[in-house]
Amino acid sequence: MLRYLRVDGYSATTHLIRDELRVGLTGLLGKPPTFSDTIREGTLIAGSPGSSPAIASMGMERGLDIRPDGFVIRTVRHENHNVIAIASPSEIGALYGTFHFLRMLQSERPIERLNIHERPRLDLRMVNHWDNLDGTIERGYAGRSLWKWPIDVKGDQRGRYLAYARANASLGINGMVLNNVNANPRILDGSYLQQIEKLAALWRPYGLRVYLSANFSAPVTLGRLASADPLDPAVIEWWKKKADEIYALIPDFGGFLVKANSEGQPGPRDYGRTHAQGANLLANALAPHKGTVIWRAFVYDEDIDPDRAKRAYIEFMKLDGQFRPNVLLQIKNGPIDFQPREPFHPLFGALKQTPVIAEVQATQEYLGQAKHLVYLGTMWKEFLESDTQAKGPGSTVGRVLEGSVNPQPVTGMAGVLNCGSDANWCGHHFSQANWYAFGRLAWDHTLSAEAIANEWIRQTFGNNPKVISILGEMMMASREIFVNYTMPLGLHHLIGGDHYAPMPWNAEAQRRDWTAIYYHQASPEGIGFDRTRGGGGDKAVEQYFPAVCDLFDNLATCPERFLLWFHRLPWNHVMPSGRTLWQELCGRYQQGAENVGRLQEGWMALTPLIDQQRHREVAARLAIQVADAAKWRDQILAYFQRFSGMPIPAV
Ligand code: BDP
Repeated sequence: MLRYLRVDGYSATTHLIRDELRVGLTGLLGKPPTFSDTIREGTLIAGSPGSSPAIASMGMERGLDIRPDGFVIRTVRHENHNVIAIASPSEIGALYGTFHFLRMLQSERPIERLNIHERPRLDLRMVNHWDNLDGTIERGYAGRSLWKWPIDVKGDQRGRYLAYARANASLGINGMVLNNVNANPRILDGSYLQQIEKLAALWRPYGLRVYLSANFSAPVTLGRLASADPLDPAVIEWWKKKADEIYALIPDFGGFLVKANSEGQPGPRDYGRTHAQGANLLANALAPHKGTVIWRAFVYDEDIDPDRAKRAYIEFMKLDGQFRPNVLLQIKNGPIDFQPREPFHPLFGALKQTPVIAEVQATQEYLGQAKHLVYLGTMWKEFLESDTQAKGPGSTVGRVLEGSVNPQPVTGMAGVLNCGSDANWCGHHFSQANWYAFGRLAWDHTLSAEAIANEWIRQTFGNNPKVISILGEMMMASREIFVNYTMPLGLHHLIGGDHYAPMPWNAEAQRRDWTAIYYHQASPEGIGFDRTRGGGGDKAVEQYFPAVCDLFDNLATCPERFLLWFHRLPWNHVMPSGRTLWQELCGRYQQGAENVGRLQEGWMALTPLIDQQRHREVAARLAIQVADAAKWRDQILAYFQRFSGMPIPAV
């Protein structure tokens, strides 16, 4: 059916479409397609009305709500021939459609009688890199930074830079933050901006816009001003000039991501100003250029409230309505910090006049880093499907992000990626599935975690049914297994500084809320953080809408997965299973550790079906995971047993 290829136009993006189809179809169909000037039977036509007269004459995308980035893929009769057309209002959309078509071919989806139309549900689909200028990556587990300073886009990194952009574009990712949120102010220096301009130019045809993390005190450190006070005219002028300088180099620069007054970073509160005043300072500087400020809600100053989980909500609710229109508030999925399991952040749905985007983390900082096989598609789906009840049932986080609960002019989602110089990009072969899943969910959060895993497996390991079914089961089970052997039943932050190994006894850190005992509060009387509205509770639960608040607050209805997040219970509390809390806890750890063995068995059963190198590399990591899961089980249970005083039931 598919014999000829026609891609009109001369822009950089149409060249990419042509190249991707040539390379992709050659690989997938076994022989290169023939480029044709005329339209014949079995032609694949791709493009946008602006670049392709054939696409323009078909008018397929007219009248469809597919936004500029969306696309249509259809089998159509054109000039008496059966053809496949990939059409989009924009060239970038046609590139996305091209990748979608290749994904279908690679995963053996039928391509007869196609009638697909896709549109991204969110406007901004962006990855955040926590890369430092010295080549290290904060919470990166896959080698050194991909960006080699001084940047040379023509040198030996060129292939890697292009492959990076292709990977993102194939998922519809359209923004990237180049540097760590703990930002070195020097990234805003002209000498760096000139280098960043080269990357921006290289990635532009892929629809990937560059953003930078900005350090709030850059006017002082870089500009040698006496202050960075957002109301100081000299500071206002400095940021305005800086924005002008950036846009003169990079006309489509995305904007700034800012971590302010968080974990030692400078911010407006240093000058007695609010987060809104700080964000608006930068927003005003970027506004003439249509740039965006992405202000992070990850703040937890101790003077706000004794409970870290409550602080961001308290700070930002009172600022709702005070931000300039080009400010987006970037909120982590949960109220603490990328834990293996958290309830959704109560700010979702609660802010009515401030556009919000979600921040999730693909780099697995608290989820086994690059050593454990943990597929995060299921975790993010749990988050996206959480019902905030902001406007009654069905007000899921996904719908909040789309702007269909509280309208917002711009929508989006960010994923902390931290891929690096390792040949497999992410350290663990399966961590790549998290990059993939992030991109797919940012495009369409209604896709199922299972469907995404299935696509990824087919494209990564081939279409063998046994491989698909075993790996699918492993991936789908993996996050719950991880939660069970690390922090089940709503426990969180049972770690120390490396965020990898168990450290429930961790009582000494620079701050109380960086210890583990602050969170689990284990004592002979029981375990858990009382965040209920009752007697001893700190009422954090009241930050949720009433129906959700009731659900979590009531011991009888609180989902078991959040039990010790919201409730403090005696060790002999009887669980729905009939077991005591202590027995249940032991059971979870034991089950979790045992199930890692199942993951390993699954992988070993695939030995003949996976190439040797990848099989060996994943097997080596699974061996580490099995050993470390047992450590988690043993060390945590031995520690908690000191308080429960009860025997650990035999398995
Ligand atoms: C924490 C990380 C820390 C980050 C911080 C953040 O441990 O390295 O700087 O999040 O998101 O989870 O700002």
